[in-house]
Amino acid sequence: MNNANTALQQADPDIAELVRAEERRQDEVIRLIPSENYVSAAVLEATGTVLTNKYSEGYPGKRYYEGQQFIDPIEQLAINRATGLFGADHANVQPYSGSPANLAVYLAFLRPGETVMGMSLPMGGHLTHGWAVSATGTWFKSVQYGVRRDTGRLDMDQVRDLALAERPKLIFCGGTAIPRTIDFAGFAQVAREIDAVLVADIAHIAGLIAGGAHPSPVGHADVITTTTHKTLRGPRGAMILCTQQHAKAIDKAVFPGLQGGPHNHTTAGIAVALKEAATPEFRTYAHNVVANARALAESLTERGFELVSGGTDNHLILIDLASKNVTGKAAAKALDAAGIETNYNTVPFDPRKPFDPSGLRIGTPSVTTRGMAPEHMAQVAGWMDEVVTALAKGNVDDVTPVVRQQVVALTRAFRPPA
Ligand code: DSN
Repeated sequence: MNNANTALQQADPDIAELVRAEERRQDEVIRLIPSENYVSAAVLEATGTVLTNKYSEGYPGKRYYEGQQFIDPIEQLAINRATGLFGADHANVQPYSGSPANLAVYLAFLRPGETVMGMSLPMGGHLTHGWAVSATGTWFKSVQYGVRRDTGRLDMDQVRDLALAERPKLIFCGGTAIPRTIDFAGFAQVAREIDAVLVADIAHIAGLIAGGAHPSPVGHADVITTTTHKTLRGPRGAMILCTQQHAKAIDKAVFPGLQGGPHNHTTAGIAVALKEAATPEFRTYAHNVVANARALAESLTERGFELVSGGTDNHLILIDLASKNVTGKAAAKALDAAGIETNYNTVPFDPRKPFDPSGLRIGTPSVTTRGMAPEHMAQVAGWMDEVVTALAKGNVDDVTPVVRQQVVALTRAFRPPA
């Protein structure tokens, strides 16, 4: 939004200026939050269209409002591209975001009080995988698995033991702070033993799967949920993929079970992103995301940072800052002042509280979209080290402006899509 003479500028200069400021901010910082990205100009354009004006409760060919001549083919294109890209039988592209997508899965398969099993939030899972403060941990009986203390990795024997003891009807795998490859086949075997429905939440890694940089859950999981705005590089939204057997139950759970009219402008953006994700360039992107994460993990390790599980297989790195004598929140704030955007996060077995935990969660989807490469990850690790070291020593305010200047210089060479 560079033109100062836009309709938004005319109608609401306050909002226009804030949007422009956010655009500048996203341009001038190194964005390492692993669940964020930059959409293409085409995706952005599709989401800012007249499609936002239209109601279309129902599904293509079966709506409760007239005037669907163009909405139906848009949603059908999104569905076909989703099933084609991931090789799934069925896709529902209407969930408003990841949490509603997961809630729809509960609605399809569980009654209140029945048992769900998921990874606990502080171990790397998601709120909606049965964590206590979420509706999913309140309305359902939830049993939670974690990672091993000695390796920081999931132990499939522990998952199996818990599943056999508790016999959940629904098992979630996947999460929000898992730096390692997910063993979908192993989870499927456990689910089969107890006749549970296996749900793979691939929100974080959908783009890596689409680009062939992470194994796919298709053929292992009965149901797959994902947001569309992380490594997949689409607009904020979500999808549910499933086998033909579960297609009706999933569609019924999304609408009319949980939601009203789909957000058609988002559906169009998802369709565009899925088309982009099917290109050879996107495959290269997905592999580069992983290569950058490995390079960043190696450089951080060389500088004495402790990484949960010792490194990464995907786009995400979880740093335990305890040995650096700083907390995650203080580090995230100091790094933000230096132009490096991260988020503080619990680490497995964290002795600290979630609002001021021991860890930092970082990842490489956004910097890779900008075209940065492994050599730049070494620079980023160096800057992170300078800031965290200064924070521990008490002279961080002297260091952040210097790092910030260097960060801005690097970002000028690697601009976001425009
Ligand atoms: N909030 C998302 C993330 O940052 O991973 C998960 O829902």
